[in-house]
Amino acid sequence: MRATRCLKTPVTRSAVGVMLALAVAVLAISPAVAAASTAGEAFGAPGARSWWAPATNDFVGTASSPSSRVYFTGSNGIVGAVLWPTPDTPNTTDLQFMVGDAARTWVDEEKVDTTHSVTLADARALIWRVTNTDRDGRYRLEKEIFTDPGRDTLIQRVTFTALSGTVGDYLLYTLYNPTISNSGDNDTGRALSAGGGSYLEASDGNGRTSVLGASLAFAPGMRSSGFAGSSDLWTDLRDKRMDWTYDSATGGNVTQGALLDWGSAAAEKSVTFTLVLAFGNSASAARGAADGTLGSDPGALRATYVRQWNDWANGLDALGGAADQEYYTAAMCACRRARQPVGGHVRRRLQRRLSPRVAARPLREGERTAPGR
Ligand SMILES: [Ca+2]
Ligand SMILES: [Ca+2]
Ligand SMILES: [Ca+2]
Repeated sequence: MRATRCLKTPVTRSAVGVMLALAVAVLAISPAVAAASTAGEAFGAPGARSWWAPATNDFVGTASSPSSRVYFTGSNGIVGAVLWPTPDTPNTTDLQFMVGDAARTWVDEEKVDTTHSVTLADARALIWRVTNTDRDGRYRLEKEIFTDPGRDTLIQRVTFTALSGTVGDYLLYTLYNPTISNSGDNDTGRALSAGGGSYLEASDGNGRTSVLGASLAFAPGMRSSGFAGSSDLWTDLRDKRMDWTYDSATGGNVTQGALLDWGSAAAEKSVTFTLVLAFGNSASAARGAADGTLGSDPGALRATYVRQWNDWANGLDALGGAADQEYYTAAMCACRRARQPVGGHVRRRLQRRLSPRVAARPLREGERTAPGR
């Protein structure tokens, strides 16, 4: 039999070489193990089924000003559902970082491989400070999370600190899972370059669009749109290397990612930058919001956001001095607008998105909850 004869045939050095060459050729045409950069449309459409963000959260926030219609939630140290233009319309599953070493020997997932600390950054404003520390003690991510008080943009003011070495010893990737317009199985992602800026754009067929951008540049060519579970960055980084740099992923469960460029800060111990996620009813509207936020002083945006909440919270009945932090936090979560109490359904939804440590009351029978991941 042919197979038996083959097995009995002595394996020469030249034969080993041929087999290795064949193996390399097979690997080279397999997208799952591609070693070179790629372009064009991602493979693996439509990707794995989309899931919602966890329904139980450690933080929730929105601007007091009616000029911003972005609502955010988070758990496990990362942003989960970001809701826009109303608090019952999720547009994301999550937005987090992946961290690796420059030698590409390890890669961490922020929500899994760090310990989390979550506190209000101001006692009378829904601005959250999340500190994620590497379980192995190599780096720390500190994030202040709030929204642009005048635009439909989520802001994360991020400080990455090298606890060992300098930031140039690390690779930091942003990893984003859109679920645009309350549906995650029909999105389209693409790379966008405009006005000297580099972005990742995700849209639904109805025109609603998110634009992800940062004050720190995306490394040239190192951004990608892919399909969850097949051509996404999370899967790509299983081998510690970002090899897939697809320009688009059309019609499926899209995820997007990019490598951030330290630039001249590589020799520093710590770098602070702004990561924005903007929304609009068209790509141009979303990019306009992203550009507007990135073009503004983040300190000034933060100050306005905090001041507007402070003004509202300081007008609350202090209950004769009995009002504690939980009272103020719950009150802020229950009201999305200064001087404009929200309807009961909105209040219940926001309350449900808080953890039991902060939440106001249990669900009533029959009330709908978002499914977990
Ligand atoms: Ca969608
Ligand atoms: Ca890879
Ligand atoms: Ca998705």
